[in-house]
Amino acid sequence: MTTAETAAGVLPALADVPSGELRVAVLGVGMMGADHVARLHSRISGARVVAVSDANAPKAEQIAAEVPGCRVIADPLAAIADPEVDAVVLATPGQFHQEQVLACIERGIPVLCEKPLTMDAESSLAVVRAEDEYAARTGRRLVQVGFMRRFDPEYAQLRALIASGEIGEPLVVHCAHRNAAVPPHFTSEMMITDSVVHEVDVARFLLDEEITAVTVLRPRPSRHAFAGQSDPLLVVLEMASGRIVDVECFVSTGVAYEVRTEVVAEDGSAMIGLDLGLVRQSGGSSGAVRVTGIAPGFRERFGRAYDIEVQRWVDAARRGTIDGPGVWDGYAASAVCTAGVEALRSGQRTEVGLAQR
Ligand code: ISE
Repeated sequence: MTTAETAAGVLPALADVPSGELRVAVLGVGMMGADHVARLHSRISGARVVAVSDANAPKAEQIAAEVPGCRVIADPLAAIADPEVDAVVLATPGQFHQEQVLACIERGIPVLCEKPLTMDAESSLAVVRAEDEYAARTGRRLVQVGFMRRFDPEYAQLRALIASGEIGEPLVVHCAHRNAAVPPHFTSEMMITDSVVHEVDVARFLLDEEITAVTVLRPRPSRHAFAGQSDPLLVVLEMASGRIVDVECFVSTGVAYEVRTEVVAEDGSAMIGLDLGLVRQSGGSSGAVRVTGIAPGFRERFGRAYDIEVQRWVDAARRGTIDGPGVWDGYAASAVCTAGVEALRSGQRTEVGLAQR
């Protein structure tokens, strides 16, 4: 029996905490990790940050000093193994995720892993297999992947509208993913793995089916693109049922953060991301639209989604489960992005070969 398999169905470490609060280690305190520490400390109930870890030791010390009772544990694997840590938020660079997520599964503690789950399809599949094996033994899922848009009220509303059948069968989805600017190391490949990956998850979330093939087109680059970077990109995702999702990814617009999704269905269409809530058009009626302000970046646009995501993760972790996208969603996104990078390089339509589960 592992430590997580005790009779009460509660993680044993939790039983040791008088307040019942989830004791969280945040690994990686760059922008995302530091935001999560602040969020857990000030806006989330039922959890407290007891440890942080980062390759940048002074940054870790600075963040820890802002949270009473928070320690710095230099080695992330030691933080995962620490008996006073009940759960982990992983915001380390993606190349470390596989080892760190596997260590959480090995110890039987919940982990909220920022995207990507891992760096490629093969390593993500290894995580799926490890968690499946754990779940077969214990009946519990441990790994939640940080696709925060699923917790954004507009995406949730759009998904509910599709599910209601009111606009009929969705046929095409148009996604725009525009950043005002990105750092100079942001390559065309990263446009797929860091930016388009969110649209990949949105397509699967909204349409409830897998992506089977990817094509990447390179329009004439903006004069603001970095040398060698194809900005913007047009990515075409073919869904299993024949629906098409197109994604315009443009990361040097100089404007603001524009992330829009329009679903075109047999009996109407619906759009989100205009900073106006859901705008729906069907049967001749249309929402009057005047854009008054655009979020400057994803932290502002999805701040509420992150709060909802983390609160629901904490609540679920305290019950010994997850409440959101899991390892398969992380694997499917990795597989599509692996195919997307291949399609970008080859200029060819590339099929996504998903493994059997
Ligand atoms: C960034 O890494 C994110 O995850 C944002 O959500 C995305 O919009 C942005 O393009 C990425 O660079």
